[in-house]
Amino acid sequence: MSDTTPTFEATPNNLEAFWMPFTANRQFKSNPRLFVGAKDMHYTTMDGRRVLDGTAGLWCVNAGHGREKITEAVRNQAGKLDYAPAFQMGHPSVFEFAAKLTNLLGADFDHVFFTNSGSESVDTALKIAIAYHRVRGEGTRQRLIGRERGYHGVGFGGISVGGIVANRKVFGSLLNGVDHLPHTHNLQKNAFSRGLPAYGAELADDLERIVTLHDASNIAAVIVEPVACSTGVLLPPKGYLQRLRQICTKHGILLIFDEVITGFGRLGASFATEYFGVVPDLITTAKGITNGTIPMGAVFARKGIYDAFMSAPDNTIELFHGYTYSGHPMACAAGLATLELYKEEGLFERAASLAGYWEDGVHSLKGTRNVIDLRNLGLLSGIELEARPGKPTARAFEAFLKCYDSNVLIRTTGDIIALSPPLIVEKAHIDEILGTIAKVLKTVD
Ligand code: PXG
Ligand code: PLP
Repeated sequence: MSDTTPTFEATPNNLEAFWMPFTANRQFKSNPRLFVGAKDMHYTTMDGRRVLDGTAGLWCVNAGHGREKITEAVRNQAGKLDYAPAFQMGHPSVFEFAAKLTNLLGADFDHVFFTNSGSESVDTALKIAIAYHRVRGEGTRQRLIGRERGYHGVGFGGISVGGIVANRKVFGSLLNGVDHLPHTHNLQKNAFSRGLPAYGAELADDLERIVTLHDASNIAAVIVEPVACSTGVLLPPKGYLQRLRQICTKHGILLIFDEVITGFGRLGASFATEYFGVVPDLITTAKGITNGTIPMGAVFARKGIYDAFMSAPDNTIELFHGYTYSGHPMACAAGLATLELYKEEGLFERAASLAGYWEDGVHSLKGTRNVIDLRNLGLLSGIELEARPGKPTARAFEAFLKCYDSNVLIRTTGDIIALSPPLIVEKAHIDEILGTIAKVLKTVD
């Protein structure tokens, strides 16, 4: 046998080959945490423990785990049509899914472009924004504006408009022509606010400064998360998103809401655009679109955007963009079943009706050791800890490990605990998640 003969064997229990994403690989592999099953609100670990999911996986399993309706739909689709080419061809369920999604978004949005992740959705939206201006004869509008502490995935577009230094600093020169608005997080003014903080709407006015610097004729789009989740559930101050919308409209700049997390019920409304009553021009989504089961993302376009591309002769491709797996049949099957579940079980309304109980529970942690802020909206929460002097992130990570040992899955980012339970969460689960955190924090110095 020559050295080049392929072998398909794996060494049992060898964790080495997998280069894990966003993970301290060596630390993990020295003490691994593996899930082998999941049902409704719980994961099952390899050693047979049931762990309560306080994070909906990675903010995506909004209808809870192992939902038979979705499993069944995927199973059926796999047996019927495994894959159809995405370019110059189609299949029925992608059209059906697109129509149902645009209905969910309401009258302002009439087209949807499919991707396979939030990162791809962000790249797609940024490209559509620039191309849209060009097709309308405003090709000088190419600059993009993001925000400090924004997370827009890991593509070059997303990290360029994103505002997390660790995600940017080792990856070279990034996209040209990007500016950043200031983030809106202000503990001095807003700590322990319930719901939206009062101070900071005027931070949106920084957009005027950037417009003055570059001139509006050079600016394509502004992208923000309505709630910045990844960097610790940073809430928009009251009136901030409205102000951003006004300034964008005044200068002909497209506004992109990155709703990869806030979409599909997280705030107790279908999308943040509905929750806040602010209509952006493009919306990026992923995650909850298939309940996290099959990778998928989407970009919604406001009325008129698609039409602007439709003036060339009708045998020409209007947008030179797309993915092998755009609108994958399995993802569409999962997505259609997911939408039915959301509707049948009224999960967005459920999230809204539990939001008050969630808020009271979260704020009951006030006074707990090292807690310097508590934030909440819909079924989201950020619990900010004072960093251990000279050792940022260590305190929160210790809390994460201890909660895991106490059978509750939380998520930490820096020294902030971020919570986003599945929308099927019961009050008793909320008590368990927050009770475990409270107990654990008392033991973390
Ligand atoms: N935009 C936003 C607002 C996101 O939250 C992405 C884009 C990228 O999506 P993909 O599917 O490419 O990962 C995200 C994803 C965390 C965490 O715990 C957050 C995300 C992903 C993984 C972990 O902070 N957000
Ligand atoms: N790289 C190569 C060599 C390819 O042929 C393709 C797609 O055909 C891609 C990258 C892009 O892959 P995807 O469409 O899955 O994003």
